[in-house]
Amino acid sequence: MFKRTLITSALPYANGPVHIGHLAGVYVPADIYARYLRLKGEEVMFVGGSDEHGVPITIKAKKEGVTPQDIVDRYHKMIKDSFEELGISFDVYGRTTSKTHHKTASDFFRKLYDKGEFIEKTSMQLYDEEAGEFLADRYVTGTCPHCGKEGAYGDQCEACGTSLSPSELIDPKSALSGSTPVLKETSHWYLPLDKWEPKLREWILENHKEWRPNVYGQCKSWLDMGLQPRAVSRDLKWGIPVPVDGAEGKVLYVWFDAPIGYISNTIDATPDWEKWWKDPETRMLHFIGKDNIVFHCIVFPSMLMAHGDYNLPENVPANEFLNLEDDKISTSRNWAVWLHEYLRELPGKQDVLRYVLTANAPETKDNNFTWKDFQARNNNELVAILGNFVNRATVLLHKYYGGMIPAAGDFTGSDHEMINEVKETVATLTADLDNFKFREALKEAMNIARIGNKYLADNEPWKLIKSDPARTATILHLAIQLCANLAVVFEPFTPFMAAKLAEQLKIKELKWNLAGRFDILPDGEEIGKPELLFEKIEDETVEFQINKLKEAAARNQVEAWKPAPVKATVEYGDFEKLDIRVGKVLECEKVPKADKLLKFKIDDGMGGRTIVSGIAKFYKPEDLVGKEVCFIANFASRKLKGVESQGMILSAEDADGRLVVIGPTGEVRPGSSVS
Ligand code: B3M
Ligand code: ZN
Repeated sequence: MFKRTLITSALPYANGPVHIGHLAGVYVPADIYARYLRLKGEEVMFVGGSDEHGVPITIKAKKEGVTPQDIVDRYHKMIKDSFEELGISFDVYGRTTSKTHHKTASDFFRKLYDKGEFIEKTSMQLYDEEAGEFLADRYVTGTCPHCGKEGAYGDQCEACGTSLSPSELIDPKSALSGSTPVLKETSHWYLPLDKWEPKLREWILENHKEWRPNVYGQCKSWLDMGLQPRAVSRDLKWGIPVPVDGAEGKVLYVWFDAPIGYISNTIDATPDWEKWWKDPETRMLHFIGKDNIVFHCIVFPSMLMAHGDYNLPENVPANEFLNLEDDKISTSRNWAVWLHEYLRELPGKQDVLRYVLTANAPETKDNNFTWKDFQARNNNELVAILGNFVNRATVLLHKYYGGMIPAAGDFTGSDHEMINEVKETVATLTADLDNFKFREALKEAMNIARIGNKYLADNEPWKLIKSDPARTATILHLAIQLCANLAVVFEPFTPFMAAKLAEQLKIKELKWNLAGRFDILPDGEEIGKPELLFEKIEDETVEFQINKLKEAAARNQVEAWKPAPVKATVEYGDFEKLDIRVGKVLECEKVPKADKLLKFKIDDGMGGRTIVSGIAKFYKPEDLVGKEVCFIANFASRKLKGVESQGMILSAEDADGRLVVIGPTGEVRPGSSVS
């Protein structure tokens, strides 16, 4: 019933590079689906682009002392290039700072405005008097009213996930000046989502029960809570100006303009863009992560309905989140595998990443990426199952037949069984792809290689070549046809490998309807030299990556360091009881059989004393000789590892737990009191 498919993938914010969470959640599945439809010969438009508005971009620009345009120019290019290198086959990759988009989004707003679809409302909003600006969304931080965590943003608390409005924050602070904002009146345009609620209910809850349970469930709970009018403008400088007289200083809310970006980018892709958006025979699919569900299933559809000319999405196959090494991926903590770094550090391994992310796709629940699993899946699946089968079949073909595909004789029971198994697997795989079950689909694709390995192992052509050359020819004929099947079914998942294999097998064009067939390659065709499709990944490679993450975690610990809370108040008299003095280190040596302890001989101006201190891990004894240190002179002496210690040397603890000895900054005579 649908003639063509428009696939959109969430527009990543151009305020940083993309990481494996984005890829597994959105871009790899969208690309698999787009490639699959193209293999089926369907008409497809796969739209991507950068989301270049929004407060995080302006905050980043301010931090770096550059303009927001500098930021988006930098990251748009970086994101676009790295997607391309990963083989994400966008038909268009646009950006929301484009002229086309500014016009499309303005026109869209204006149409709704002229139709009377907005309500204009004044409200009290947080205002930074020092900076002279209203504080939208992330320009305010404060304590979350729900979970009590500090550092929640004006639009969301990242600790508990609750979406907030800036005025709900307890003890709010401006991200612009750090000052406490005041409430000031401002007016904005609101889209009354409540008006569309009955239509949304019918459209989703009645007519799209087939949507993924996580998507359907989120929509249902939003609808059941009751929808409210939602502001579609902001008091900001960066964005698309609200195209209405008297709206100076106001721009479109980023979540109003961004989804319109899908339309703008289609316009940039083709003059025939309207058929992709307005023809009811076009099926639209939004590939997104779960945090974007409400915008794609409630807000954007309400905008589209209010506009009136456009189709609604047919499905929104949103994914859950991917974790990394059992911990939440976090940009601010640098707990992520960044695509551009992956491409640089593991060149030529695009397919491996695509494969592993699909095998662990967070389709029904959050899933996990670990480097050990990455290595295991490459070595035990891509190399040992898929690569191994293709290599065995092509090497034998070259060895016995000079690379020329022999004609087959009559098929035996084993041949029919293998052929049927492949056909059945292709059927399951196709159904999985049709239902956006990419993880399952990939398993089935790999099962076809397994079937091939079993077929060779069962039939042992290397044993038959002398005794039964005719049978050997049939076996290798079928094995090489099976290789051709693998080139087809793996194309959506691992396109680089598929292209290489197709070239080797001289398949001019991969098509989905070749899958399950055993007459893909003609008899007598000479195939190219066998080449390894995948190579083993060594321990060093993944250890390097694991160490990189560990270092990031260690740096975070340093950055997250806060001074210890101040202890209970004491009177001066209590302080006076401590006798702190300056001394000069005369000798310093390790205490035998104690790896933490150093023994000091101190000139205390009173004949000298011995002090033992637990700082051996942080200093070489000889480096401390001649240094002046502070010590407590009236500490009851005590024995440490058999050495009598007459006092305590003062040191400060560094963020990473290092102890640094404290001494005077100017010249002081040994024995001087510290007060
Ligand atoms: N840039 C949010 C995100 O990257 C947003 C998506 C826009 S899609 C129209 O999660
Ligand atoms: Zn919270």
